[in-house]
Amino acid sequence: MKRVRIQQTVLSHNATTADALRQHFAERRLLVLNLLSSPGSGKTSLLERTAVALRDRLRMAVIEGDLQTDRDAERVRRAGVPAVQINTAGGCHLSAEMIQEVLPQLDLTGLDVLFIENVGNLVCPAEFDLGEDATVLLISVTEGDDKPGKYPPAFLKADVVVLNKADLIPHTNFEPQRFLDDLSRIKGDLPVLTLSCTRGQGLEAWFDWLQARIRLKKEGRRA
Ligand SMILES: Nc1nc2c(ncn2[C@@H]2O[C@H](COP(=O)(O)OP(=O)(O)OP(=O)(O)O)[C@@H](O)[C@H]2O)c(=O)[nH]1
Ligand SMILES: [Mg+2]
Repeated sequence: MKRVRIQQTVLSHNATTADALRQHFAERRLLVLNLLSSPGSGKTSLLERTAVALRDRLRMAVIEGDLQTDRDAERVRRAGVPAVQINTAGGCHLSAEMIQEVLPQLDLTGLDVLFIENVGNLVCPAEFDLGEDATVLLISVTEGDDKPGKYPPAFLKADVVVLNKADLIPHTNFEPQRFLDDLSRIKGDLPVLTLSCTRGQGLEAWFDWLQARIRLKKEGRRA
């Protein structure tokens, strides 16, 4: 009983901070996306691809979450986008307080989109609201096609699924239809964008999704 109460307190404190962040972002009409996935599914690769393809058209910034190192922030900066690194020192997810703490390090003026790359983990990040407008859930084909049924909270939280490393499908036992059937039992209407960050295939659909969400946010409309 006690453990449940403590968790509820942590989550309700997080929710209050997340609401304040959402208000802050809404006043600026700034789209904020929370990127969720297991370690290594390709979150930073997707950000690098997006930065290189769209940096002349969109103003973006990134908050990176990892246990240790600033490797991902460095990768994003090399792609020409400002990035701030959070090290959770063992923590398995980002919290709204962590976002609030690093936000002053970013210039939000004129920004179109703020990406938050969460700690690689398909469990805990699904419980923590960061004040985002939408959650982008990445899955790579090497993780197997059975993940929706095994990790429902992450898929329930998601607004779009990016199925990455499609170039590796011929080398794995991943069956796209089995994945889609499993996903439809959790959240049938979730859009799935199949792509390969390394090959650069299928990225246009992601860019279209992203730009449509930015337009909606600027118009003050909900998806
Ligand atoms: N074959 C293949 N490899 C990919 C693809 N996308 C990313 N990778 C590789 O997968 C590895 C992990 O990619 P990252 O972008 O670092 O993944 P991440 O989700 O940011 O990882 P964490 O931040 O550690 O959770 C790297 O070696 C990438 O080059 C892809 O589409 N196909
Ligand atoms: Mg990364």
